[in-house]
Amino acid sequence: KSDDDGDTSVITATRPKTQRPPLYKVMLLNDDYTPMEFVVHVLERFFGLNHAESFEIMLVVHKKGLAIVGVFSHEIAETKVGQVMDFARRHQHPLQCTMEREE
Ligand code: TYC
Repeated sequence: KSDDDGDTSVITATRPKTQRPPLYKVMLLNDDYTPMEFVVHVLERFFGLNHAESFEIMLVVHKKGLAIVGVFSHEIAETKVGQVMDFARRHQHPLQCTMEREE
């Protein structure tokens, strides 16, 4: 029998957008005074990178002016920036580390 009771039905496929917490890029900026070895040490110490990876990223910053060194939750990013800025200040180097929300 045909369905002639006059109702209409629409199948709506819902694909809810999963909410993810925003991520933050942590970036290192170049300057003319911070020794290369110090930057390599910072990358090894605070970002868990090995020596070769750290040297590579340091060179990118040196040549391009800045580089993303990692992407983290807001809290972790803030901690990393604080650790780097504090460590650089204690060693009297002008090294700058900043964070920026990902699009
Ligand atoms: N430009 C610095 C030098 O020539 C090295 C350097 C690299 C400084 C990366 C900062 O984030 C930096 N000694």
